[in-house]
Amino acid sequence: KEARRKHIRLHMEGTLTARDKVGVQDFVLLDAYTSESAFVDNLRKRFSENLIYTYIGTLLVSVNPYQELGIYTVSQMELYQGVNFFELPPHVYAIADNAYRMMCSELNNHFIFISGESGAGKTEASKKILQYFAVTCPMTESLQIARDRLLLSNPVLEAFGNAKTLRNDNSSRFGKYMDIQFDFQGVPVGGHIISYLIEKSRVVYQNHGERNFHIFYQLLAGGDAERLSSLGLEQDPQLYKYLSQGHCAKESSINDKNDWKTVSNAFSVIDFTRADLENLFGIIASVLHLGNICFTEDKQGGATVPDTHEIKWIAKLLGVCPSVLLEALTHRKIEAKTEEVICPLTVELSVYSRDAMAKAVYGRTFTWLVSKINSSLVNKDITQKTVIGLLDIYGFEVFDKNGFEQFCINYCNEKLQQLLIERTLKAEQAEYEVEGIEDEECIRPGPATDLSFLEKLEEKVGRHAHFQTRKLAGAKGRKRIGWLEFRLLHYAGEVTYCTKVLCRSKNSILRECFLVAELENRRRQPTVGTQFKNSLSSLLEILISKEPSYIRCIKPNESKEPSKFDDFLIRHQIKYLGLMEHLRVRRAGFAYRRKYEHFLQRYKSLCPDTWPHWHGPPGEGVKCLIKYIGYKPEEYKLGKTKIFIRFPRTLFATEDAFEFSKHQLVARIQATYKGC
Ligand code: AD9
Ligand code: MG
Repeated sequence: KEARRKHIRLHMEGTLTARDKVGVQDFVLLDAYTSESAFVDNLRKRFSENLIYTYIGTLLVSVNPYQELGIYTVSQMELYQGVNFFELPPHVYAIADNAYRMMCSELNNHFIFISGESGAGKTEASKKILQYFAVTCPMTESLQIARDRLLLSNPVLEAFGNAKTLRNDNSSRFGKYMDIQFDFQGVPVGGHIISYLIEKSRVVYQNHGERNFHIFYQLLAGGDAERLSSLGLEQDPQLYKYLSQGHCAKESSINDKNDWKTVSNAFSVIDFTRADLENLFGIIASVLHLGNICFTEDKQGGATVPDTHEIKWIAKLLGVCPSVLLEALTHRKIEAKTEEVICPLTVELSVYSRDAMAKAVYGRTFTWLVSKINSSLVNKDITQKTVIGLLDIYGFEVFDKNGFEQFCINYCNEKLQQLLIERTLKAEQAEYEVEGIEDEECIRPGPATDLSFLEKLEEKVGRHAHFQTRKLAGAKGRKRIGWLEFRLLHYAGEVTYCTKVLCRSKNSILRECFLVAELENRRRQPTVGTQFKNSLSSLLEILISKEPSYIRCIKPNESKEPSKFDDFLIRHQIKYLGLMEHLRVRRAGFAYRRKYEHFLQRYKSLCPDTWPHWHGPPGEGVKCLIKYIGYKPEEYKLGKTKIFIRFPRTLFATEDAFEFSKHQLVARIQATYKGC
């Protein structure tokens, strides 16, 4: 308790009396709340004091510190347990705890939506939240295994779904939505994971400075000699084409050998059998062998494989007939009316067919992995369950070359951003309604900036697809758009996509190849684009049915360095994360709101009628208190359960008075005891 009190004191000093030094802990308390510079200044002040978290009301803004700050200890977790949201400095634990308390008391479902660009700290935040629940929630012995599996599903999924990119050494290359299920006592009892669009193209190609998925390197670095020889593999990643194109197979920030140990241990806890693992690594190895198959041209112009060493290994590991495999890679089937004709492929098409097979195999294995993890997380015994969902999607990203996958990733970000803005606006109005505040001011946005904000919002939500081609952009376009490209003006910035990649997925000849290669499955599947769009709409449905909390992650610099605050980069993120808009919505009516009980508890010492105890309803106590300290009618409104304060200065004045009265009190006590 003493530690908690000390913290509360530190926080009050940090945020209110010494606010010039460390900024305000909630952006709604900024005087110049429409100024982006004031916003950036506040963020900078706090970042330089290693205060990486700041609220906008109940939304958490987090700036990646790129260093260990010692703020994720068990004692920190305990500090935040069951504490009123605004009583402690902003923290990801406060968001987690708040969602948890609300879920327990209202028995409803929640989700925490974590967004931000690649490398901003989304995955780290989601892991911190999961750890928070694992440590602080009540636990029974029989459910410890469920908790451990929840925690250990992370390293496994990260090994198969994360990779080093230019932006992030541990970049999530799939979207992840995870439900943590709780029983009626608030004990975590199980979970469920949905994954979205794993970036399969990475299996066969990596940009300079990037790697393939971690698991390949982990297997080579950590797998023992016996295992590697049974898979026909050598330890050196440079020997594999699929691992060496990015020229950074060995990366100093990544310890593949250690990570292998973590993943191996996780596998054993998540119920993977020996046979599962043998099959799994057989597949991983065969992908590497696939990449090393070389084709040459025969006299007829068809592709052949002069060295069948790799083919033999794949056939062995996947349990297929080598000649069928070879044919699948170098030929395609054409269905005529009554018969099938087998045609040879050129070298170029065989390479495509080989890569398509590697991607399909890896993609499907990843899906299998997720469902395997899900079957170990499921808890059928417990019927009454509420959930907290964690959404960690890949961040908005712009590369020099942006393919179909970037298009999907950025589309997904755009959709979710739209959801956030709509829901914030609605939630704000709903709160005024619930509290019975009928104040024109809070519905009608007062200052001109707010009006233009709403107009902007309409534009965004209404017709947000900004599409440009070379023709539409005209010759004076800022950046040249090629003939085969189109440019989308996303909320996060403009991205030029290369249509060649898009066309590829529609090319019927190549699709035939893909199907032939894909274990002769003749069903036409919906395109990846359609599948992704459908899964995104079902995700939106999942989210709409739950109570949201938001974490917006910001990346402070491009060089992954601690203590470096790049103004330009941060301003850009503030813009596209819609933080100014969010702040304006929060401030359009009332800057600050607090439950009567909490407000009274804090300031009751300012009024002789409420000090030391107020015995009536808290709302009446607040009325009495603010009358005594002289709030003007335009400064506040009283709702059913909360006081709404329009201007931060009113709150600051109250807080200063509180500090002053406390000093006076201390002085009086000291004076009284002086003679003793
Ligand atoms: V991506 O869209 O998956 O490419 P994320 O998930 O937003 O991205 P991630 O959480 O992986 O980024 O963070 C990137 C790196 O920043 C981590 O590997 C850590 O080294 C570092 N990081 C992020 N958050 C924290 C933190 N709270 N404390 C310390 C952090 N380091
Ligand atoms: Mg991530």
